[in-house]
Amino acid sequence: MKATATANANIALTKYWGKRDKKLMLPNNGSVSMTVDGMHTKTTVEFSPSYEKDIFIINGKEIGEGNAYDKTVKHLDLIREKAGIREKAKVMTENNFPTAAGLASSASGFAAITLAASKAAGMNLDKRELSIIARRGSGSASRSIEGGFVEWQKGEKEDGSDSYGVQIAPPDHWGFRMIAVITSTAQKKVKSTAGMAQTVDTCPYYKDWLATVQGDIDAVKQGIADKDFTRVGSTAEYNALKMHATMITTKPPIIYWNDATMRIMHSVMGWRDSGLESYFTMDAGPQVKIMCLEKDVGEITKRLKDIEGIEDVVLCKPGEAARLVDDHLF
Ligand code: 2P0
Repeated sequence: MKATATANANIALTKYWGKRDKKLMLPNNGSVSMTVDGMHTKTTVEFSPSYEKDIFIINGKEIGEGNAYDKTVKHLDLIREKAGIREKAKVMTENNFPTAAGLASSASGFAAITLAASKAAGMNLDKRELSIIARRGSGSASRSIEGGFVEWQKGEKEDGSDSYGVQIAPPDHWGFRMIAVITSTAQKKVKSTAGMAQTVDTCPYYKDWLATVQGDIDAVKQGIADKDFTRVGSTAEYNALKMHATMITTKPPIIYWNDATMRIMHSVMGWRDSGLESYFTMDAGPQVKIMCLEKDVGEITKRLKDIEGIEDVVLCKPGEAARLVDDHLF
């Protein structure tokens, strides 16, 4: 059976950084994100006795071994086990944005493969179940199953059955926008998984991160409910800086920012001081995501043209949940 799904990436307003269970991908802290419509993955999965091994093709290129292949096979195994099937699969996937450059490709990727593969395996899972399985592929993928504004609940249970993404506001809730500013499309040197593990193990301030995250989550959720842009933007920016402060102070240090990242951060702070309200957030990479209101997108996009070192700019509106589509990739 064959099925195709699309899933959007998401950008965290309060970050996921650190695991309490690496196998089940359970986080040390909850997080809140916006599913974004500008960056998505489309994936077709077919299980068939005619495949002798799992085949994985990403953006037209077959990946036959290595970390990405192994993670995909492991994820298919989880779904095969749940569905009670043994057939190998062909997986074809396409991203409309750079892979593994700190742009949440694993979030949209594992959300899309979870939905497509579970359907192709004959299952009709609800969003909670899909989110829990997507989480096993990549933690942040648990948030890309839902649309709009999403909270990934940390959960308390050891089996992870209460750690999944829930929608806190739909995509059309308000005119909150993110402008993803790409400063480098090179593959990053330290992947998120390794970066967060190193932070948990060696950063003396990680405990302070954990002590303050829930306050940020509560503030962002209240800000979204109240459509209070200042509260959401300022809390999200500060939360991102706190996360980066923990990575910068690991051994060895992890510094994802480049010159252009810094220029954009300073520009955003300057614009804000002069009345153009915007905030920044960065993930495990050098890209900057600028948060603003819809009315200011034009002015900010114009000002970005004067900043050196920007490779691309992607406007992101709140996006829809992952969904099944009819047009298969093969
Ligand atoms: C986030 N990041 O909340 C945080 C902020 C990066 C920085 O979720 O190890 O690719 O596969 O669970 O999901 C990226 O981490 O990591 C991420 P794994 P994932 O968006």
